[in-house]
Amino acid sequence: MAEFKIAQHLIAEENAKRAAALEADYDALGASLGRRGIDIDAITTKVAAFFVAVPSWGVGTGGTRFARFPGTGEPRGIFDKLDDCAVIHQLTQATPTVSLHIPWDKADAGELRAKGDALGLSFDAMNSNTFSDAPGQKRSYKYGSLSHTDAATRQQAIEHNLECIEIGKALGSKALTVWIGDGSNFPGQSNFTKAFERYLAAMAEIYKGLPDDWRLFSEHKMYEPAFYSTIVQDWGTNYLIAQTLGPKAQCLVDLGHHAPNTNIEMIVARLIQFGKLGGFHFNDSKYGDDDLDAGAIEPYRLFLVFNELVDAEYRGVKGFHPAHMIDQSHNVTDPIESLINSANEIRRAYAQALIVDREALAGHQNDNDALMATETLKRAYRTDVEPILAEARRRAGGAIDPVTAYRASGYRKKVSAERPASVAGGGGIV
Ligand code: LRH
Ligand code: MN
Ligand code: MN
Repeated sequence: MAEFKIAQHLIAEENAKRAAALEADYDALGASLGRRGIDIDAITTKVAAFFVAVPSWGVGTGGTRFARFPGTGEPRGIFDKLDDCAVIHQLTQATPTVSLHIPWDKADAGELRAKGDALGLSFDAMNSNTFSDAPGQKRSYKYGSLSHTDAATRQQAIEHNLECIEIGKALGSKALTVWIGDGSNFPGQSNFTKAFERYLAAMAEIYKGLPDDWRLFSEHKMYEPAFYSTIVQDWGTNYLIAQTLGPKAQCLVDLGHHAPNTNIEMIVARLIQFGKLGGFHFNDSKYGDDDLDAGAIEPYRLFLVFNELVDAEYRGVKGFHPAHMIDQSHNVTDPIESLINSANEIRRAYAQALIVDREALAGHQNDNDALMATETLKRAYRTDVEPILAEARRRAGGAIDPVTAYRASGYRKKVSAERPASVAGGGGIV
């Protein structure tokens, strides 16, 4: 039985205040969905079985390139971070896994696993870091890592990734995500072709070290930290990587890593069609890699992404099991609250996509009835599915209103007394 960070009776008391209203809202929504031929309980069951991983690096206040304004009770290290992740899962019942970033989260693997077990958490994809230099590191990544011109630096980056796989094996993880910042800041600085050849050769070495039941995710990002060219800049390059490396290699789509207005849902559809959608880093963005809360800026886009995922599920695409992970940075909110909301927004998009009338949609598409086709999507999107989300949480032992329950628990105040104040400072990294 998991160790609870928030007293279960407090969640029960908070839920009791809202139980009657939820029941009425759930019944009303059930009746209205019933008239559309949808069984609300079937949707609730699916939503309750949908999970998303929390990033260990998301529970501390992130900061920007300019400054970091820490909150109180900031986690001191990975074990505090896991405690915070457990709170998010306890309240939402949507986030039973955590994605670790090495070397930020480096600790004894046995202790990490024991802590995860005690909290009822397990570990999703491991993330390597060759985009910054770790203290004491022999060779610098200032001019690149897996694509560096210097073979010894590339080797160091390869070995770091292999070490991440080893740590992940001890933790029960089944995937490694590789995102590198390699690129150039000036035209002429780097030979595009040679640099990509070096990158592919280095990734092939990492791929060789991958256990059979693991996947290797490469993550594309248009720019930053390199501002002229980036090696893995878009999904096209990413697809080439996955295709070149082999069947265990797939593409990871971080929603914030595209140019504004990019049709991300279509990228998702293409990757699904060719068996190369590995997973997601969910977040939202207005301008670039903003790492804002999922659904905070463009909730309709999030829904359209889920529409593609549910379409694939509906079509029974073979071997389709993308990894769902959040990748956010929080500057002005309590990270626990933001992550709670994001997990809910992601489930909301899933629930809305589940209630799309897919037969009607296919009919309108065949008839070239653009208006009714788009209206079919909108009808699902306009439906307030909150009672489904709340009921899924309640049934699993979570909170009907998780942010309110979190505030009522006084968790932040409690950890603020235990954890020393974190120092404000210069820029963060993401
Ligand atoms: C890069 C990125 C990548 C990193 C994380 C910290 O912008 O999205 O996923 O691992 O941020
Ligand atoms: Mn990311
Ligand atoms: Mn990012």
